[in-house]
Amino acid sequence: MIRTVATKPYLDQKPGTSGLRKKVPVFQQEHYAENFIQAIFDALDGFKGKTLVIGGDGRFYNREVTQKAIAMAAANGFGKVMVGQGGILSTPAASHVIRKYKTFGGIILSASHNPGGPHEDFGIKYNAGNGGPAPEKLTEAIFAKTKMISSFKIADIGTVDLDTVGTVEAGGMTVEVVDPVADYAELMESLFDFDALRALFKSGFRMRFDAMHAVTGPYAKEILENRLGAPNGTARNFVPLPDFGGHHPDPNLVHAKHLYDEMMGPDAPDFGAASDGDGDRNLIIGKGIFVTPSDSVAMLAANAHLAPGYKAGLKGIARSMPTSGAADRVAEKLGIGIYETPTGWKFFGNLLDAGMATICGEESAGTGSNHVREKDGLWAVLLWLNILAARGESAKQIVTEHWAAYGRNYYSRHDYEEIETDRANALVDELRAKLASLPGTSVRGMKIASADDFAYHDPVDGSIARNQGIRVLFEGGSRVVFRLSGTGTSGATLRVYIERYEPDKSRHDLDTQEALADLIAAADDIAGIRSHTGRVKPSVIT
Ligand code: VG1
Ligand code: CO
Repeated sequence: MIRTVATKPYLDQKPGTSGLRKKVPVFQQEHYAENFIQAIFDALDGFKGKTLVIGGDGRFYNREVTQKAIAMAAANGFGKVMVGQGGILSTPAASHVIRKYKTFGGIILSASHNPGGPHEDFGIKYNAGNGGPAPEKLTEAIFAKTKMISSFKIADIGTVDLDTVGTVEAGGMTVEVVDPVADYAELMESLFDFDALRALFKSGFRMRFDAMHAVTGPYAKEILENRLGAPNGTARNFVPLPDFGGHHPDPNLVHAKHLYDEMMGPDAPDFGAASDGDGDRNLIIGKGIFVTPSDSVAMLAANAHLAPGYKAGLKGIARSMPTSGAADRVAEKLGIGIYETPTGWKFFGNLLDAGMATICGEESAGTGSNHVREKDGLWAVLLWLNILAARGESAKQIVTEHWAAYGRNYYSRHDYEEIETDRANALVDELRAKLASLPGTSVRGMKIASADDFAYHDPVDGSIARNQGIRVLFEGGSRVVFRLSGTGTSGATLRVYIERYEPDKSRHDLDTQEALADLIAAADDIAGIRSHTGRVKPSVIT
């Protein structure tokens, strides 16, 4: 029943910020997915007879690769596979299932916020037994295996029925098809004050949650509407579609503009939110106010003790380097640790496992806590709701009061998408070469205090991650950061992160792009963005 199939390596299977992401036709090449899955197994030790979790965000090709992964897990000696019904598990739900059932690890099929469909993106990532994304050491080992693979193992078990919850035997292995929502909903119920949230909705509080035709639809329906009693229609676009309805399931001001417009309109609901393809990102928009992800991390951390799951307080806060320093001020006030990591959730795992951080966040709309080892979109939404219920204030009040107390970190990210790889590399190389000469010079009247290429020294395992983003810091605390995306699938994407701190309360209601105008111009002066990329403006501003 078990076959060993000869194969040839593909040399482009290097995992990026979050797993391997490629266009669907790339994944559909002969043995392409099989090679990568076998390389994951080849890089792991000691899983014979153990349990593997498999689930994905429901995008095009999800079912096919789920079947392959099950048949390969059986052939490679796993004792059991737990798979989400229909091949579905949001990224945070998969992380939870891995942890709750003390399984060996899990394979998550997703390209997250990237578009889906026959010509769009697909992805595969591996999460370890702590529920978190494979650390760099493991992703490097997997990549090394992909370059020398000569065969893979697969069991002839036919097509497993993924649509019926229950347990079947296949190829000498147990396959348990699980309800993707149940365990996750129970976890949320253990962290948040569901009675208070039910009372909130009962009092007429109106909310809009846009699942963007991605994986969080069933989770939002069950939790917000069925368990918390929010009116039918609170969750929008809640049926996961293989192509996300033709849209980018990326909850930002560009791809969720309809939600933003509604929240700024005259008849706006009290609270608006959205999540991405695999359910780990969140967009938060209060009535009449957009909350930047960096601010959201800080505000959630400052108020988390109001939710039952965090009433004992936080151990520490961790944020990715490009994320604004708003959270640092909260950590300082609370007298707890603040950690600055490279971009990507895999760097938070050690801090969470070691009990050094409780809440983590990224400027890219990812927030999470030690309840799982991934960022978690609905969790962030529920924590916001819990805080609104406990404080009895609107999101706008909470945001403006926070700025008044801590100051405001004006923040924006400018993305230049699908630029030619050579041109992007030239920009970065040139910038790196002049870093040492920048400190002490002035740009647009602003003096540069320091400039470097961020390196992270993991305080738990001592590992070092270098070249994690170029930062130029100005006197007074403003900064611009440049890095290339590690999740795109065509060309290169340059991300420019711009931040300025404003302590003065009378200057907290400026337009963000205007408040940052000098720094935006300085970023171009320093890096020559226009001349290198040939672009006069960013493709996406968040
Ligand atoms: C982006 C974000 C990063 C996030 C990653 C995965 O990476 O910047 O913060 O962790 O996506 O998120 P990059 O390398 O393209 O900047 V997700 O929701 O796509 O899993
Ligand atoms: Co995601």
